[in-house]
Amino acid sequence: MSLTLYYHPLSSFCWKVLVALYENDTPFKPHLVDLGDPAQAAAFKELWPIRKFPVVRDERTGTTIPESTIIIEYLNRHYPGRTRFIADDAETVRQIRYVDRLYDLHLHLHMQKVVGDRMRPETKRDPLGVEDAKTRMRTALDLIDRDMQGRTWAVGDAFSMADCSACPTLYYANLVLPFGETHRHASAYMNRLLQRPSFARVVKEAEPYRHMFPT
Ligand SMILES: N[C@@H](CCC(=O)N[C@@H](CS)C(=O)NCC(=O)O)C(=O)O
Repeated sequence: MSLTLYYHPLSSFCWKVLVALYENDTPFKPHLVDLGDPAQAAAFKELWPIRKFPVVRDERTGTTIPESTIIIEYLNRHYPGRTRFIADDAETVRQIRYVDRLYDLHLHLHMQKVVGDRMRPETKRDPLGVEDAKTRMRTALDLIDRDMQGRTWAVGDAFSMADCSACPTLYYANLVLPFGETHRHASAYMNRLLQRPSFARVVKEAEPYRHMFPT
């Protein structure tokens, strides 16, 4: 087995890559990193100085690949399977990358801000930043809700990298800012994603760690 995934089972960006790996039953060695353990954190920093997971190490090519989107593009190219994460034609590729960026930058990061703030000491909280993050989340959800009207998957007729990005982002966004009543198309899409075996497996495997999520 040549692939190792450095990850944590509760990490939303790791979920994005886990969905892609499970979609194609791609064999990999899971390496859980506990950033709360100084030795593990230091070893992980050696691998990727930015110290954020997911990171994939491919011993076959001697490559270390950080960044969820780049990992999925790498898997698509070097470990192809029944689910193609990136399309063949340039226009569909543009759409997939756009949706991937929309989820990561305009919903996922703001959701992280809200969750991250809950983990800060009371005196170090940033209520204004959290309010701004929630406003930006609502704007992104408005856009997603409009786009998902009449669609099954995020781009075209097939499950792609765009849907991998949507899985953790909608799931965790719904925990911090429940949108079932306000954004029905986005919510129906999230429920469809939850039916997908790859994503259902990721959510199930995270259950034992769920108590670590700050409410
Ligand atoms: N742009 C990165 C974001 C990765 C990221 O934010 N990872 C979080 C977990 S979801 C992390 O490692 N947080 C640990 C920290 O910031 O110390 C990607 O797409 O992979």
